[in-house]
Amino acid sequence: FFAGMHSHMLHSAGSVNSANARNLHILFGSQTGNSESLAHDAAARAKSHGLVPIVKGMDEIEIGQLANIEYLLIITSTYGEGAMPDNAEMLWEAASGDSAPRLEKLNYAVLALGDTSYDLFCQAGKDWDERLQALGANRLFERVDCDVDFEAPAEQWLSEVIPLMADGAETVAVVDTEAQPSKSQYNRKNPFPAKLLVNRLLTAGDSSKETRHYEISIAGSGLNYEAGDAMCVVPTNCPLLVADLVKALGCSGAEEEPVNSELMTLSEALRTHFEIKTPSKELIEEIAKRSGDQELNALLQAGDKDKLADYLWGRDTLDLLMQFPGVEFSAAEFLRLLKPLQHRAYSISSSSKQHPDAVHLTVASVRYDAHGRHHKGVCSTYLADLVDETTDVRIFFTPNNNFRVPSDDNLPMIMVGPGTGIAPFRAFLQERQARKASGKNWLFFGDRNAATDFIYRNEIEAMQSNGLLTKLDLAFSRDQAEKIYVQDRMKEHGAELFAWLEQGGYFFVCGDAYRMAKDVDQALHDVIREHGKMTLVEAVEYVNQLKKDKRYVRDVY
Ligand code: 2AM
Repeated sequence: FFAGMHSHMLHSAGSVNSANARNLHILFGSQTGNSESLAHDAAARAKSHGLVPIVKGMDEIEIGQLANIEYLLIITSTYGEGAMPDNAEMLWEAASGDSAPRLEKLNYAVLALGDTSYDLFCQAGKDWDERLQALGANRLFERVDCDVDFEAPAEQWLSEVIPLMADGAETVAVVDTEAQPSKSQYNRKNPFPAKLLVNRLLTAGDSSKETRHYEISIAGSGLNYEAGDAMCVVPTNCPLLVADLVKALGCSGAEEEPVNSELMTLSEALRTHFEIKTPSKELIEEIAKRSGDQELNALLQAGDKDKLADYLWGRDTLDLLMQFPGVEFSAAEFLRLLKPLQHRAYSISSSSKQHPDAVHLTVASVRYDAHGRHHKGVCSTYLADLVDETTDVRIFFTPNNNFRVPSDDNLPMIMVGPGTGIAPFRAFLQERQARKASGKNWLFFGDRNAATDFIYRNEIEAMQSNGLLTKLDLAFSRDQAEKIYVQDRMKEHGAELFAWLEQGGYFFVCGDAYRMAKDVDQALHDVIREHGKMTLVEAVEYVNQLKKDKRYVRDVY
């Protein structure tokens, strides 16, 4: 196994390794790439301390191998409600089972990424931390749980944990002769101010949805992207909502407040620096405390997250302030209860091979009426309504290294992407077209009604007639009495779907995580079971092998 590991070693080419150099394994559990990118940061730092870093996704290692490792960092995000990220699932299953090996040799530390707006904050990291200790491993450094603004705490953690991991190790000269790929100066910390070139409505005017096509210029930025990547947009808040909030606070908006050691007016701070739509937990708790409201306090104390979520559904920060006019906050107090404004990530819907200077996005505008007011999603309506020729859209990219067109151009691709889930598959198809890839392509698409929601219809039909799209199956759920979904189409064509998998096909899913992706997963198991003539256990194993081979990958949200 060690010989095998060395051949996979990342970041070690060019280093002078003595036999005594200490290996530091860095395993990442990543859904959107943040943990993965931190794992590479950790590796660079480890190298400068004379360690030999070995970076791996959690799906690239077997449980038995863990027992031979002495120094380990685990960097993992949490997915949805406390779940492991997709690439960590199988290792976790093995590690949490009864037959997991003892890990007496192991010294480890865990960095957990999460989002405090979820109840099971950083649960995946907590689970690993607890489990490794239960298996006899030595926790060398306290776990740190990072909220969405993870950069600073992650940096701090790394600066402390790496020297500990290196402590007592024989240091060796590290000469890195590897040329680093030239990187753009623009990144998360320094987003590129881009121009919006196109903002076009895709759905028909009388659709129940508003889905838009955007094209954003990256000319001159030095940025580039791969089909499958996401682009992050740093929005600003709606000035009308800011004005209403300022009024509800009894302020003028001109109050000067320090934000990140810079003075700015309350209005500007609310517009550009804070999440003002979704109320933070801290704000809800403070309002409950100060108002003494029985219903809200009872809900918070009962700890029933579903009931609390029901109560909060469609209620934003302004609703809460207006509901409890007796609760008064100073401008400074109020800002302290808000979370910093976050970027939003969107799956890119173009291939840079066809559009080197532009990025296309396919975004549904979030708009709804609730509690007597009209509500707008922060970033989707920032793009739809607020950006014009005079505005710079601040953007950066996050790679999604697992979600890629197969490197083998001959292998089949099966893509399931209803609604805006089509975005990365439009990119994949453009990519295959540019590469003149000969592999077969099969798209499952759907939405409510064909007449209004068949987005990119002309393009898709053109791809069909020019042969790029080998198969197209559509599921318009509301065009007939009974609901028809993409997973129903999968089952109708189960025999052929299984045949494509047997030919080495890739199975991609993009879109709604909570209902669609779960049901598609179930349908995939059913198809394999039926047409592969397998038992349930065998079908599960078949799917697990697909995941391991990175032939079943999802971009779901
Ligand atoms: P519905 O709203 O008519 O039920 C995109 O939103 C499409 O996904 C819609 O056609 C929607 O159908 C459909 N959808 C809803 N629930 C789904 C599920 N569990 N699996 C697959 N598609 C679903």
